[in-house]
This record gives sequence, structure tokens and C-alpha cells, in this order.
Amino acid sequence: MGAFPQTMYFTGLNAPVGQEASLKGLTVEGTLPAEVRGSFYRAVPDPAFPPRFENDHTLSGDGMVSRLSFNADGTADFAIRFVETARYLAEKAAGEARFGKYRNPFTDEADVAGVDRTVANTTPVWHAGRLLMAKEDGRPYRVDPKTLETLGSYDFGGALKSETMTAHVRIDPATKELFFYGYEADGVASTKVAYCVVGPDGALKSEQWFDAPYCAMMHDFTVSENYALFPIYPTTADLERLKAGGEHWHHEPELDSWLGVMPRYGDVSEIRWFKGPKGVHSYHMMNAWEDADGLLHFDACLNSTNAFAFIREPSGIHIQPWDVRGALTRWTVDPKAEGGEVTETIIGPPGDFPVIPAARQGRPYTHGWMLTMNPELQGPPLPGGPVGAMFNLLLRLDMRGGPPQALALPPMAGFNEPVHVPSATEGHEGWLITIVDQQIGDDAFLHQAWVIDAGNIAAGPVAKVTIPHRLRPQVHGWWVPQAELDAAQ
Ligand code: V55
Ligand code: FE
Repeated sequence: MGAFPQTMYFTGLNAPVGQEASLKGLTVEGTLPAEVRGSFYRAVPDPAFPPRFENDHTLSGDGMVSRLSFNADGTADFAIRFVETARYLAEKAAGEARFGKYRNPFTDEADVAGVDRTVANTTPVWHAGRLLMAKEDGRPYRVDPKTLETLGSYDFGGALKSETMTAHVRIDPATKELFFYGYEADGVASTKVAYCVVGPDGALKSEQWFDAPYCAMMHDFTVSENYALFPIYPTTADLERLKAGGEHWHHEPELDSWLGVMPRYGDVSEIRWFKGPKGVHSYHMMNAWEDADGLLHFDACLNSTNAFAFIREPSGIHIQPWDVRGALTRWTVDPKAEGGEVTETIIGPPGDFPVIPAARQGRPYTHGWMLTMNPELQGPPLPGGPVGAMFNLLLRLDMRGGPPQALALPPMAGFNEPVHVPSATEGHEGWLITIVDQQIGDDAFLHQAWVIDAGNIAAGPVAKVTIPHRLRPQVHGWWVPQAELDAAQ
């Protein structure tokens, strides 16, 4: 096997790092709020070996789990380790990549046939005292929250039937239940979706299977107080294409999108399908909530097509990244109706990585945060991430219609998705922590964690921690308060 492809997915900020590290006692500049005590976990794809296919991309990278811990004494520690998946271990033993294309097992070498091929690279999920590294194409891997040691593939103590668990879960703030689903639940390109509810003790209480209208990339979903909402966008998989060695996903602009809605403790036979516009796509939802009239609102970072060029191109969609249209978009339905069409309202700017306070999950909410591109930036954005450019504007959106707040970065700098740290002070919106990447020379980067007052983001960071280790862009992160870590010992 040769070198890494010299494409945007493996160069610049996206250049593979693959170094495990443990760095103690990092200096915190500024004033770290006393409430910011705990660990910020991040999922970082980082291929241990050059891929077997030139067109490989970010989403195939081996999962690394990183931990930035904010200690009682006001210092910070940083650590990052590979998730030792069956795939990572098999390739490490071989000394080279043996698995083929993204989510296409038919392109793997024969000696790894049947080996779990997930790379656990998308979200560190914390629930019931367990840390799970999740990716939507397989079951998660459990890791030790202190040492980051891999504890093995996790199936809820043998209870989970689905072969997959999404990287986007929802935790009800009142019941502390974990709601998740797995799509392609019984094999690649299947329409089977498993809908699961886990009790606050971590026990899988229910797993029900249903058929999606077609096999779609179901990256995220939401729950409201009373409903579970499954969006279906026309980025589709096809078994024959996979067998022929093709790509897992093609985007199909002529297909309808759908929103499946069911009572969240109901039976999957109660799912009602509401039709949305053709050809649209969203990776992430901000929230779903019910109003006083019983209408159900579903707020997503919606785009006119799939945001990833490596999905558009094989689909024959040849447009420039800046020609992808997007907006924070609300779909409203009457959940008591037998079906119908969604009513669409534009409620915010283009962008992605929506964040809300965990306490407002599934409830009416007054504000949220997201990332976007600064239209006024005088200079280039920082190339990096799966789209090819890092977001460079952090927004606080007022969901009641007030003006947004913004925090802009200079040219050649980018934000990773923030996590929200709640505040115990009445009326205080808490804190955001985000890794900011800056290019400071040829292949030289500065990586800092910024702690920002969530209600006053325009003021800039109140504290910064420089991480003296080369960091690749993260996918998602999770904040775990120190008290929860201590309780999980
Ligand atoms: C995404 C990320 C993935 C994936 C599918 O960001 C979609 C969206 C990091 O892996 O497999
Ligand atoms: Fe995601």
C-alpha cells in the first residue's frame, strides 16, 4: 500500500495524525468558570493506514476518542486514543488497510470477511455511566471514560438485535431515557429500522423494527415530549450497486423526502408518514417540540442536496459547494393526522451543528447555537472537514425572532461543533466549549479549546486552552459533568 491520497480528505488540516497522546496540566488562559468541571469527549476519524481506494474520505477514518478534562484545580488534561475496533486491530495486525470502500463490504479483502467493519468514529455517547463510541453503520464500542481504553463492541448486554445503532441519540431530560434507532438494521442496503428505548439504568427496554419508505441515510432523528420523528431524505443505498463495487450512497434529487411520526412509547405500526420536498437533505436536527395546539415542529439544518461532494459526485450531481442552498428549516405536522404533507418554514440561516441545552430536548425552546460560514469574511476559510471548508461563524439564535448573536473567526480558522455546559445560576445560559483550529504556517496549526459564555458569544472566549498536539477535525462531541464521572466509578 502506498501513501495517503493527495486529496482534500487527507491533506492540510485533514492530514492523518494517528498519534495517541496523554498530556497533563495544560495551562488555561483567562478565567475558567467554576462550573466548567468535567470532560469534553470528541470523536475524531483518523485513518491508521492509507486507504485501498483513492476516492476514500473522512467518514472511513478509524475512530479516535479524545478527552479534554477540566480539573478541580483549574488545569486541563488532554488525551487521545484509537478505538480498538475489530477492524483497527485486524489492519494493525496486517500492517495495512484490508477493508475497502466506505460501507461496502463487497470491496474488502477476503481475509477480513465477516470481521466487524465499523470504525466507531462519529459520536461519543454518554448514558447511564457508560461511554459509547458510535457510528451509524454498526454497533458502538464501549470505552473507559477515564483511560479511553476500548472495552469492546457493545450490544446492551446481549439485548440489542439490530446490527446498527445510530450516532445520533436523544436523551429525555425528565426521564433520562435514551432513545435511539439503527437503520440497515439487518444488513447493508436494507430498509429495516430498529427503534429502541433504553431506561435510565442503561437497560434496553424496547426494540421495534419497521420498514423505511426506501433505504436512506438516516443520520439523525428527534424525539419530542410525546413523539418520535424519523426523517427520510433521498440519499439512498442499493445492494446491486454495492455488490458491483460501487459507492454506498447516491443522492436522488427526484425522490420525495418523508417524516415518519409515531407516539414515542407507541407501536411502530402507528407510524404516520408526512411527505416533504423532493431532493432535500439534512444531517442534523436542532429539536422537535409540540405547541399548545398540539402541532409538532421539527427544526433541521436542511440543504437543497447532500452536503458532501463525495456523495454528490458519484450521483452525477456536479455543483460547487457554494451552490448548495441551506437554511434552518421547520417542518410542521399535525401528529394526530393520518399523514399528509409537511408545512415548511425557514427559521434560520444555512449551516450545521445545531446545539440546544440538553434540558430543552423535545420541548419548546427559546435559543440554540449553530455553525455557519461568515459572509463578510475578508479572506479564505480554513480548508478541512468532510465538506472541504471549516465553519467560521458561531451563532446564537433567538427562536422567538430576536436578532442573532455572532462570534466570527479570522481567515484560515474554523470552529468544530461546540458542546453546551449548563449553568446552575438562574437566568445564565451556561457555556459553550469548542475546539478552534487555526492555520499558522505551511502545514502548521494551532488548536485551542475556547470556553464561551453561551448567552454572550459575541464577547469571545472567557478562557482558552492550547492543546499542544496536532488535531484532526472532530465529528461530534459530548460533555460529561465531573459529578457524573465520579458517580460512574
Ligand atoms: C456523517 C459522518 C459519518 C458517517 C455518516 O457527518 C455521516 C455525517 C463520521 O462518519 O459515517
Ligand atoms: Fe452527525
